[in-house]
Amino acid sequence: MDYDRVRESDPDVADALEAERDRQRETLEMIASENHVSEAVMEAQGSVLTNKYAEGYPGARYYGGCEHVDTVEELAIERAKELWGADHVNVQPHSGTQANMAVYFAMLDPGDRILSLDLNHGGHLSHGHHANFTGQLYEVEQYEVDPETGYLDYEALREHAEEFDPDIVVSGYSAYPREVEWERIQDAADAADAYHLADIAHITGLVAAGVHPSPVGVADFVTGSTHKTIRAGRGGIVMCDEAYADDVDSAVIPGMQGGPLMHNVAGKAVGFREALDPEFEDYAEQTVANAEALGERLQEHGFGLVSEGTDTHLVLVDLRESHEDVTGKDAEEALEDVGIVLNANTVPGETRSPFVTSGIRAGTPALTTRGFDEDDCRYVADLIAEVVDNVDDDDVMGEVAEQVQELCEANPLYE
Ligand code: DSN
Repeated sequence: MDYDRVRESDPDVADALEAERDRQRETLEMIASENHVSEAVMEAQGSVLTNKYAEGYPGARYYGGCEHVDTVEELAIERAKELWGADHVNVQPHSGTQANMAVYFAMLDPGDRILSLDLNHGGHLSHGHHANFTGQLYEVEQYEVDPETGYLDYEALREHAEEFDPDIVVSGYSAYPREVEWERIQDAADAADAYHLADIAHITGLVAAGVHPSPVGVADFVTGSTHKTIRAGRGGIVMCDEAYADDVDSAVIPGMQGGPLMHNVAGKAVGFREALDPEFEDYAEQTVANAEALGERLQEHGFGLVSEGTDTHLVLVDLRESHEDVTGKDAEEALEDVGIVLNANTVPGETRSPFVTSGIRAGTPALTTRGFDEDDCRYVADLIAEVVDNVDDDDVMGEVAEQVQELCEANPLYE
């Protein structure tokens, strides 16, 4: 994978692209929201569709010359319907946050009420954080996970919904390792006569493969991003019943976006087709098995996991249980130094700032794409433990960096 034409035009950018390609090849990508898409998805994203304006929807555009982008968008929509079983799909949101924005703009007025999970407990900025447009436009209250178990407390959520009387209950999470019981969240939404938005950004691929229960057909709206576990390139998606289709579509365009990024819609179409192959189910199952193996071995090394384990693609480590003096940021930086890339993450009951944190979040989607199995992930857990136990020992760090390189070479990427 070379960038020869970029190099001819712009050597500075070519240098950065090649350096990033090499970084991805030579490090273990464990940020739970990242993955490595296929070269076919990247080729579609880098195609002539970047040139085309296509405001509107297939068959009803504001510009001429849209017959081929119509084909691409229709393919993306049909494949998404097949993957997730939704009645209506909008594939134009530029990201998961824009997908959520479309639902809020379609169904809420400024000042309406959102009930969502606190960011420190696994929620997302676009679910009502005070620094986000959602926290500024709407009245927000937040629920939390059970502090003892780390699991969602569905009873407390239902009571909270009855008291707060929200207009929308938001479920779907960025750092929640356990299976979500969508029907129980729907009960809470029903108790308040509220809409239910399930944001499955992290687990789109797991849901499509049937490895995690689906909120489609339970929640009123299901949103997601398309570049995480589903590996369809950067972007967002909204799914809903036909009854809400016009509201959602109008919220996206003309409501909040101009021309859709048709090259990214093409990436979505290609990635969705890949996810319809039977092998994708194996990939999703292996991703979860790898996260379980990773988590169990980390526990054997003495690490505490929020909820004591995982049912999904990620584990959330609470370092306070094993390494009181090592912050999430310390661990993130030491691990990055040896080529293991993950992120510091707040944990339930967080006492440090979001820039420091007491936890780390580690995911297996990208490692699984590279071909890692459970044994590999147990070995990665051994390496993580070695680093976090020895954050100031340069000799240990040097040895682990070599072991990381051997793992990368054994599981090549973008050859
Ligand atoms: N930034 C993503 C994550 O890491 O979870 C969510 O948008």
